Amino acid sequence: AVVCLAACQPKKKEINFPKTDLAEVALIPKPVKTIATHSAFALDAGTVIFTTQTDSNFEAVGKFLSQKIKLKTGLNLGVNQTNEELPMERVVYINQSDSEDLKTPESYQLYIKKDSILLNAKTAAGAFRGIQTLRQLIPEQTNDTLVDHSLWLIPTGKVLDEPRYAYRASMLDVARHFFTVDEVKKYLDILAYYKYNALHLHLSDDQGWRIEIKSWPKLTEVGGASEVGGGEGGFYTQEEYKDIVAYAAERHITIIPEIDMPGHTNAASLSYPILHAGGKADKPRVRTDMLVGYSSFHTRKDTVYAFLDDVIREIAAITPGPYFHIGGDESHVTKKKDYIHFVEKVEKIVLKHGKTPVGWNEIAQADISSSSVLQLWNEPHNAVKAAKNGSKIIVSSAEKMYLDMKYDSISEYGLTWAGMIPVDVAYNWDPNTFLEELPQESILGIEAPLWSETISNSTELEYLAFPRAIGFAEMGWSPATHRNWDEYKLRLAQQVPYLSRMEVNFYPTQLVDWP
Ligand code: TNX
Repeated sequence: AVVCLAACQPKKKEINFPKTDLAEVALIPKPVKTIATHSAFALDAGTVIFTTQTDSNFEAVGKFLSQKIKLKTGLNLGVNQTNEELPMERVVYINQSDSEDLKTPESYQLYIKKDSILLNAKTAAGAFRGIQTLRQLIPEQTNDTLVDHSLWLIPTGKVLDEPRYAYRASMLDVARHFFTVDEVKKYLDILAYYKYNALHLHLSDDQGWRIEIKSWPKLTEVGGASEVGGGEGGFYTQEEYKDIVAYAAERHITIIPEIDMPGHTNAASLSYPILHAGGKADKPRVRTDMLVGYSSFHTRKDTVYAFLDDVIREIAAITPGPYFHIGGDESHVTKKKDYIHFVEKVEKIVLKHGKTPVGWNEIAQADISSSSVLQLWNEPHNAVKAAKNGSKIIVSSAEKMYLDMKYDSISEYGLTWAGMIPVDVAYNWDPNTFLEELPQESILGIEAPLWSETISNSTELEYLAFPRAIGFAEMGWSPATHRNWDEYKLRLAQQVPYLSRMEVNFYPTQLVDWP
């Protein structure tokens, strides 16, 4: 054994990697810039992950990466652990950098060399977006022929990347049908993989109220016990909501809670009849149908505003994100002057509780603050008006972005009122230019809403959301000049191993040649 000492040291021999091409990997969203250097970083059991010392939030990003690598490859990589037994030949270093080239909090730079991967970002959010790219760069197949153990060959080169829009969201309607905490978490996992940064939860509607309000317990006792089609409904306790918020935060995703009002409020008024407008509004009763536009809060009763002050205060207190969505759509039985009075009062309550109000485009009929954000779904003129007044706009154009519209005539779930939206139509347009009168600087970002009249579980949710939501991820992140359906559909087809591993029930549109 003594004789062996020097001779037995493993020789650091150069591996001859097969030629790789970083620019050819099917990344979604497509990065701003990729530069290939055609060699490989060999990910294996000897790889270690280190994170910056200057910002403690980066360590969680490193741990998230390690968990996801384990799920994909089975490798168990330490984070910030020096292991004497390992040669430490290969390091992934997630670094906090103040480089001026990192222009947004979510920008990142990925430098992949043979022996190291360096990920630079200004913030942990940027690092988190960067590790999604890294996850996608890890091949499905190992190379088992180069050395005596498995290697996952990551192509070398550079990725320089940043988002097009600061806001990239989906919305889930948990009111028409209730979705469990685990179902919401699964949706968040997939959104995170494609670099979304916000999820809007539509927490109340005519058919159900879905969030515990401690000062008004009947909202969930009565209002939470129904849904479209007559199912049992459900609601999130505040602890469960906090759990969703925390899960989203680990993925650098902001939750935007919505209480829709003054219309879409049958479930609330059923719980507390004093809130009900009377007049043209239907008398509250359990509603399991899909009609809209028949309910309204009373807009001249102090009790209504005392109620809303409690609701908004309690939700704001457990929502770390900056936004509170007040709905405001389809209040067809609220008189216009009452609607305006209501929106202006509620906006002030939201501001008082420290949140930025968001509302559907109808709220621009009122004299809203320029700090309020408008979500455009069907009335360009109201969005243009709000933009002129200084408000930022979230683009959610129904005929392009509504995930609840059918794909085509053979789609199983979905509605058709805004048309059918095939996967290519959803992908092939530009939010910055589709409305000439809307200045590009006012666009905060995009959001793809998923209304749930026709879906009630993850399987059905995924059928409508995917693959369209993957295209919206690219629309929200990548430069418009990168958008090319013929090239994108090849990358989309290559998402199948990931979607299968996640057990995502995507719609296998015939527009794509699936593997
Ligand atoms: C319109 S979009 C609605 C929702 C429905 C949806 C169905 C919007 C702000 N309101 O109440 O669920 O259509 O597609």
